[in-house]
Order: sequence, then C-alpha cells, then structure tokens
Amino acid sequence: MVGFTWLEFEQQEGIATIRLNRPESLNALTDDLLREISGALAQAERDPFVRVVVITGAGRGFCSGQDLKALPRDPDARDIGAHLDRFYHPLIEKMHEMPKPIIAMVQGVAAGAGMSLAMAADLRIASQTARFSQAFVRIALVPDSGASYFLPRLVGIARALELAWFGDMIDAETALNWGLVNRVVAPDELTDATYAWAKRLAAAPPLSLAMIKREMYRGAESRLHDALQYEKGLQVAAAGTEDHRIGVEAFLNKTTPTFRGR
Ligand code: LHQ
Repeated sequence: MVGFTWLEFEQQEGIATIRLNRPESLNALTDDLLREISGALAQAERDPFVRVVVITGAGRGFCSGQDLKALPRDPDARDIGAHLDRFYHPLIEKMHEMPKPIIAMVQGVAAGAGMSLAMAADLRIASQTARFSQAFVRIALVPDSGASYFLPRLVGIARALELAWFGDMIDAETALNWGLVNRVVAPDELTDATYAWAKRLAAAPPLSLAMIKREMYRGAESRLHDALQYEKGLQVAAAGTEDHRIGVEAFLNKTTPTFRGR
C-alpha cells in the first residue's frame, strides 16, 4: 500500500475511507493533496476488496477548496487552466467514472472546489454542522471542478445561480431541502449513519452497483429512447452475472446472499 502524507487512507470491511488531513486550513486543496486523493481513489478502484469509498475531512471542516495561500503570489505566474487540467479534472472525472460508490461524509464547511468534491461523490451525508458555499464569486472566479455540471442537476438552475452569484453559505437543512445532500444527521451520528450505508453498499452486488451508477448518470443526460437502449444493454450484462444467480437463489431459499462481484 502506498503511503500518504496529506490524507489518511483506511480500509476495513470492504470500505475505503479517504480523510483529507490538513485541518488547520479546513482541508484546503494543494497540488500534493489533490495528487494524493487521486492516488487513493486509484488504489481503492484497483483493490478488489474495496467495494465502497467514503471521502471526508479531518477536523471541523470538510474542504475549503483550493488552498489560496499555496497559489503563486503573482497572478501572472498562475495558469489556472493548466492547474485545473492537471490536478482537478482528472480527480473529478475519476470520481464520476469510478465503478464503486463514493459517499461524501460532510462536516463543517465545503467551499469552492471543496463543494465540487462533495458534489462529485455519488451520495452525500451531512452533519447538522455542514455548510456549503460556491465561494468562487467572492474571489471573482466562476464555479469550477464540475460545479456547473453537478450543481444545476442537484438543485436546479435557479438555485444553482443563486448559490453561484451570491456565494452565500447555506446550512445543512437548506442543503437537504434543495436536494444537495441525501441526509442530515446530528454530529455524533454522522459516522454511524455514513458507515451504515457504506456497509449496506459493501454487501450489495458490486457489478449491479457499478452498472446502476453508469445507468443513472447516463440516463440523466439522455433522451428516453436512448436511456431505454442503454438500460437494456446493462440489464443483459447484469442478468449474465453469477451474482444475479446467487441473488435469485437466495430469494427462493429465503437466505441472505453473499455477492462475489462476478
Ligand atoms: C484557508 C482556506 C483556503 C487556504 C480557509 N486556502 N487557507 C481556485 C483557484 C485555482 C485553481 C483551481 O480552482 C480554484 C477553485 C476554488 O476552490 S476557489 C475557492 C477557494 N476557497 C475559498 O475561497 C474559501 C476561502 N475560505 C473561506 O472563505 C473561509 O475560510 C471559510 C468560509 C471556508 C470558513 O470560514 P471560518 O469557519 O470562519 O474559518 P477561517 O476562515 O478562520 O479558516 C480557518 C483557517 O483555514 C484560516 O487560517 P488561519 O491561519 O487564519 O487560522 C484560514 O485562512 C484557512 N483557510 N480556507 N481555501
């Protein structure tokens, strides 16, 4: 296993946890940290024992976005386009395309690209302490790292514009009402609630989960006819797996299936 400096990577019972670990800056994203998150995801993707990934932050925040103190002082020395291409885009695309479910466990602030990171996960469970901000406009930038893709899909165009234009913080309850997070729980229940879902997903048939992820994201962008065709192709593949046979047998025998990922 590769060692990490800026995050903690744990693996237990089929669940890999990636915990960003720069709490003094609310887990602001540096090049090194971004590289490590991508590395940790690649490791989780490769490892056949990992069925689910939880991404979270150490300390009182989830992630405050790009580390603004790590940017070159001289704006002319910054090449934001190259920076996005090199560090942010591969990470966001990896999360979206990775066959395994990713749950963002959000406590405290998720701002700027930190909010994008949470949105690129498949599910979001928030503590009542969670706060979200499209902070970009406050420093005269625009939403990046997938925010223009995920945000309007999650909350609709009008709320996406409200968040992006004003850059205000919204609290966990608003995020829940707007569909930005799946659940909000008390701070001391956040870990249990997240890992209860992670454990259920770790016990579910992994190929089905992978295909459901592809199907839903594809379906959200397709016309009905295309979605039906795409669903059919995946369903034919799913029906041919050993796990499908195991699942049907368990149902008929009234037992609990153990899925093998085949
Ligand atoms: C930070 C940060 C931070 C460094 C808190 N950096 N230190 C941009 C450019 C280039 C390429 C690619 O993409 C991007 C995308 C982006 O992500 S742009 C958006 C970047 N993020 C922000 O603009 C958010 C900046 N932070 C804040 O507005 C506040 O810190 C929030 C509202 C997040 C939290 O406020 P508080 O709870 O009051 O905490 P705090 O402000 O006291 O922060 C605690 C410490 O963390 C503090 O350090 P200090 O040494 O003073 O204790 C902050 O300076 C540091 N910190 N965010 N992004």
